[in-house]
Amino acid sequence: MEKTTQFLDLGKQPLANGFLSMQDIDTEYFYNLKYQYDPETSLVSMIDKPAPELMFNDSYPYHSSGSRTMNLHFNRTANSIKSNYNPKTILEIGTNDGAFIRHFNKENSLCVEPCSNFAANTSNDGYSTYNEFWSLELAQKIREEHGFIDVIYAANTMCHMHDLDSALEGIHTLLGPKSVFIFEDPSLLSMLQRCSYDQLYDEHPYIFSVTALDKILRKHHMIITNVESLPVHGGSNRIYAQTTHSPIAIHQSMGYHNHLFMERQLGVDNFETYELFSEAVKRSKGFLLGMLVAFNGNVISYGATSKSTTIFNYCGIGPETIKYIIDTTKDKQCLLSPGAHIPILSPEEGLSNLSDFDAIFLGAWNFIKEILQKERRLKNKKWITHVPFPRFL
Ligand code: DWN
Repeated sequence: MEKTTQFLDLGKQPLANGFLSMQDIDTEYFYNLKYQYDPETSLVSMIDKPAPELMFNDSYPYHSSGSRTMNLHFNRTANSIKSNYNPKTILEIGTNDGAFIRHFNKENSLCVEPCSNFAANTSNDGYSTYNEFWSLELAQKIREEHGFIDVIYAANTMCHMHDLDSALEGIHTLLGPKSVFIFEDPSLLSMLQRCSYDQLYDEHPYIFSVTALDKILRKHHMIITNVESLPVHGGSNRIYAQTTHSPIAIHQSMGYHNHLFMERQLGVDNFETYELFSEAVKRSKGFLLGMLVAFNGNVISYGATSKSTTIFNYCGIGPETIKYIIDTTKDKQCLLSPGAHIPILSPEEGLSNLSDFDAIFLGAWNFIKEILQKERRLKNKKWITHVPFPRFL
C-alpha cells in the first residue's frame, strides 16, 4: 500500500485570521503549512495542524454575514431546506454570527459554535446555542436532550474539524432513518483547476473531494445521496448524506455520480496531479510577485481574507509592496495583517484619496462580482488577481 505523501509546502505561516496590533508582533504564532495526499482515502490534509483553540476563540473576526453574496446564499439555502424537508428540528454546526440559522424559528433550531463572541450573539437572540467545539461527546449530549435531528447543516465547518472521524461519528449519532446531513465546503477540484492554493491555511486541515468524502462517510455508516456545485467561496460542493441504517431505499443522484466521474477524469485520485499543482503554485508565486512589484508600492488589497494571509506570507509580500488592505469588518480594521503586517483600513479611509494607489489586488477574489459591481469608481484602476493565474482583470 502506498503511503500518505507530502506534495505542498507553503512555508512559515501565521494564523490566517490572527490580525494583530504592533505590540503583539514579537509574540506572533507561526507554524509550517504543508499538505499531504493519502492514496487510500484520497484525502488531502494538512500535516502539522495548529491547535483549534488558537484560531476559534472569543475574538474570531470572520463574519459569515459580511457580504451580500453570502447573505443571499444562506437565504436561498434555508428556503430550499424548508421546502424540501420542512424540518421539525435543525442543527447548525458552526453557526458563526447566525447568517443561516436566523432563517429558522428559534424553537426548532440548535446552534453549535466554539467562538464565544458569536455564540453569545445567537444565544442572546434566544437560539439554543452550545458554545463548544463539535465532538462525539457533544453529539451524545444533544441526542439525550433532543433525540434524532431532522436536518444537520454545516457550511465551511467540516473542513475545519481536526478529528474528522470523531466529528462524523457524532453526526451519525444524531441521524434518524429520515434525517439528512447537508454540508458545504470549498471543493478540492475547484482549487486544483483554479490554482487557488490560498484555500489552504490553518483553519482548513482538509480540502475535500467528493471521492474522499464518499469513502470516509461510508466508513461512518453514511452515504452520499446528492452533490451540488456551488459558486461560493471560490467553488464549493454541497453534499447531502443520510445514514445507511435506514429501511428507506437510498437513491444516489446524477449529481453524485457526475462529480465522482469528473474528479476521476481530472486526476483527483492520482498523486501526480498534486505534484503538478505544487509546480503551478510555485509558478503562480513568481508571476504574481513580478506583477505586484512593478507598481513600486502603489498597490492596495481588497478584502483582508484568510486566503490572502496564505498568499502574502508564501510570496513574501509585505507593506513595501501592498500599502494597505481595505476591509468592511470592524474587528479587522486598524490592525495589521497576520505575518505580513500590512495595515488594514476601512474602505471609507482607504478609498478616500484615489490617487494614493494605481492597482488593487483582489484578496477577496471569490466576491469578484459583488465587488466590481459596487466599486465602479475604481474602474480606472488596474485590478490584479492570481486566479486562475496572475493577471489583470
Ligand atoms: O472557511 C472560511 C471561509 C468561509 O471564510 C474561514 N475559515 C474563514 C473565511 O475565509 P476568508 O477570510 O478567506 O473569507 P472571505 O469570505 O473571502 O472574506 C472576505 C473578506 O472581505 C471579509 O473580511 C469581508 C471582506 N469584504 C469587504 O471588505 N468588502 C468582502 C466584500 C464582499 C466586500 O465588498
